[in-house]
Amino acid sequence: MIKTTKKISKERALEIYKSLLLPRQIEERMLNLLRQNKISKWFSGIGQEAVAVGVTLSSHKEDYILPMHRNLGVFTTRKVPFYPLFCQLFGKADGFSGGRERSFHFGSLEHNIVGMISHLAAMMPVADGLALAKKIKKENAVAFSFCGDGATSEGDFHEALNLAAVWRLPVVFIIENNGYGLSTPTNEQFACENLSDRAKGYGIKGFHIDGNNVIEVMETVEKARKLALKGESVLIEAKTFRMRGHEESSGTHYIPDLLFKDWAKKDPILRFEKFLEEEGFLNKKEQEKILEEIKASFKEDLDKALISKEPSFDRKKELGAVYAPAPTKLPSTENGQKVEKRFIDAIQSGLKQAFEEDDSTIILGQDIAEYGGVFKVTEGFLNQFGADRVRNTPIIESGALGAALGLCYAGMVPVVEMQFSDFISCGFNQIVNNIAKSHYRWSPAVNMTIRAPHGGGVGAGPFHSQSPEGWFMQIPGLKVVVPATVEDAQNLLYSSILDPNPVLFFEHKKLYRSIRDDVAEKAVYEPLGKAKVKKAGSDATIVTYGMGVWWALETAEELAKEGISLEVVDLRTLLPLDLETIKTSVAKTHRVLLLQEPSLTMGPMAEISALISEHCFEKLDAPVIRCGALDMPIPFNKALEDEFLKRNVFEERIRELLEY
Ligand SMILES: Cc1ncc(C[n+]2csc(CCOP(=O)(O)OP(=O)(O)O)c2C)c(N)n1
Repeated sequence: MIKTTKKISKERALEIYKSLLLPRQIEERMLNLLRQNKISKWFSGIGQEAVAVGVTLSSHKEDYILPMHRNLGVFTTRKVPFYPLFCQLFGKADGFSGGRERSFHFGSLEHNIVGMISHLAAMMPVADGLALAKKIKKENAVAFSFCGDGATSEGDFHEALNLAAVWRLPVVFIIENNGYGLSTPTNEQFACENLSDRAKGYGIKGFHIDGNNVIEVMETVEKARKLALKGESVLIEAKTFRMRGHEESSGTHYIPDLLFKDWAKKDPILRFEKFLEEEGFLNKKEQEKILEEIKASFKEDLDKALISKEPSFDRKKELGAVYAPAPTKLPSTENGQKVEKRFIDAIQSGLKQAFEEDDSTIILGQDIAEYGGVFKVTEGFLNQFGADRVRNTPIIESGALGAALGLCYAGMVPVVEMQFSDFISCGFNQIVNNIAKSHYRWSPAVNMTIRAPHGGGVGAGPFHSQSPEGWFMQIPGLKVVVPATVEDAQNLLYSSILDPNPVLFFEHKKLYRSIRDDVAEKAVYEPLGKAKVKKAGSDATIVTYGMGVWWALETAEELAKEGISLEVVDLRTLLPLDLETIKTSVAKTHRVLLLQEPSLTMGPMAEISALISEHCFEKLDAPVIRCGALDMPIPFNKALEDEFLKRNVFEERIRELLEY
């Protein structure tokens, strides 16, 4: 039985009814098209419509909604236009992602909808970031984040709820508990009685509701929204049932028939029809008329979308969409005055300058506020820029990166500090799937910089010494920057923050306080992706980056005493790679040694070696030689670590190269 706590007008009741009918009718049509092989995949939300529709009806248009794969009702209730929506569902050129993405894997910021990626729960921290942006801008709006019962076991669920609670964010998390995660029933997914009970553990409010009662959903969401706006994040568990298979080809044999019979009686539309009849708002004739109206409302757009054009592959356009265009030149701010800075001071000044120039910059990280970060890069930032923009996070790499993506969608410019680059592995999915692919898939620029102190030689053992930059070179959509000099530390960090793409900025820990130089007081923007010849030479080229630059320069100086002339190329940016500078140098010296700090196998130099053999084969007088650390974890003890880094064989390999 459906009851309302407040009197509801006939007009509002019929609006709710039509909102429920619309996604059901569209789905019925989709299921037909699936049977005719006109669409390839469909994740049905039949039986669960009251949750998506109820949440959206009780949301305000300035609230963000982050729907999942069964939430067609969010899009229809937010009145996303039918034609591009259907084109999107059919993978057509006129869809929101132009055929780049499937089904609901897209967003429309015009409608304040931020769509999902396949990785369940990955969008939940993104909701935190969106909510944080609303809170900072004092815009009195919330983010509604959907997930299924299955997704609640994922780390991002926990990190997102915890972050929202700690930062008192206006977020309402909605779990659609439909009894199964694919084929696995809830009793094999979690052991608590109700998922909403988990709210208490995070220090937030939890509601357990009947998700097939649209009025209960709406009234709970209204209540939750008010709480969220007061800084009390909310977790709603809406109990419902998936009346079809996980997706249409997966069947339902693993679900007892009895459950279907029971839940059919609780169908959200049938129940609401009954309520309307009891209230005297609807009779059979009106019902039939409404149904026909609903079917007619989308028919034309759907038929048009079915025969609309397929996307055609335009190589330049597709590859061009991977990155947002970076500014090619900005006015120089160089003041001419030189001051002595250490590597760490240069990083601090590049960062500070970006913060002074743009109020939408914000930094998230562990211990970065009062404490100033473990390496003290952000010392004094809290006082200068305030608590809204300089934020300690709990120990949540994935959560912080996801939140940063949400900030980007809301037009802010986040910098995320990884305490040590080793811990970036905990945020891997957010970086390589959510952040890197976002712009190509559907979104505006993702202007994010991830700072990561990397590198060994500091006696810090296997988990505080790694150089994981090579992991990210395979991911289109990211930029990977590794400065070696004080000047580059300052300018390239500043430029990374100005670049409207996600940039991973690796800072060598050992360089922080060991090198100093006279550099301009102010950072200067330069487009990322340019290598530099650090030392000209004629006998052989050493291509390297980061700490390797210093090893190469030292060795080049030593060997110069014997009359050996080495050219040293500092890559500075690993992605995109400056192949031209490498090619020019190889064409000049005809011999090349590739030097990297991390383990040799599949490191950055593996790629560069392949490129050189492909592009410079005829210029080479000797095989390309790679030098890197041994293929083993980084040992703690200094004597062991020195052997691991293999610096001592570097000179030998150069001699081999020259003697070949
Ligand atoms: C990280 C991750 N692991 C596995 C999958 C494969 N997968 C897709 S949907 C699904 C079940 C999801 O269950 P639930 O979160 O309850 O949502 P529902 O499909 O029931 O709406 C699984 C296992 C995935 N998409 N992402």
